[in-house]
Amino acid sequence: MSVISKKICLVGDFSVGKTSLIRRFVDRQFSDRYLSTVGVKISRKSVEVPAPEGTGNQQVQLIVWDIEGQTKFKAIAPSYLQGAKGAIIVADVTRSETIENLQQHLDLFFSVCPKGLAVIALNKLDLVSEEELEAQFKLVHFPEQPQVIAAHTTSAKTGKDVDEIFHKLAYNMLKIK
Ligand code: G3D
Ligand code: MG
Repeated sequence: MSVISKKICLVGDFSVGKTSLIRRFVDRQFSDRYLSTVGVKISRKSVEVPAPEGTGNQQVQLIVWDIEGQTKFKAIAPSYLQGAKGAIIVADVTRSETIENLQQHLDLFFSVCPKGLAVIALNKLDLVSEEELEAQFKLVHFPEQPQVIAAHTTSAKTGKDVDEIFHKLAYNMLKIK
């Protein structure tokens, strides 16, 4: 089976759980303690998804870029995003401002990668009740852009929907050149 490689970036406000989602997806673990490093960390992980054409599966090597230490979307350098075919845009359901900032992160990503695809991860689901989550959702208007292919509530702690967001992105990126 041939392998197709795709660069994807994790984007979102500081401390929403970008690194934790990658650790959960790539290393199968969650840790409350991280040493904050400065710079960019690149991880690789192969996933198998149904081939968009014909039958069988296609192996996709995701090259996952994680930026460290930024506080605001403005601080994300375009060079970090360049060449990415997809992004996981992350917000923290316990902090509404991180949800309000989703659109700005999307705009930045699409300005650098106009053909890219994005999945939204509303992370830290384990920290909120159903009622709190509903209250948060009333505050937000989710972007109705065709390139935003899905929005999931996730938890890097429990693993809820973590594989799903990466797989969904991998599968849909195969359809674009
Ligand atoms: P970032 O990479 O977006 O900056 P991190 O965010 O992955 O470093 O996570 C920031 C903090 O949130 C970390 O805690 C991490 O353990 C916690 N976190 C991330 N995802 C989840 C989640 O799904 N559930 C819960 N309960 N916590 C999460 P610390 O204490 O190290 O700041
Ligand atoms: Mg991080």
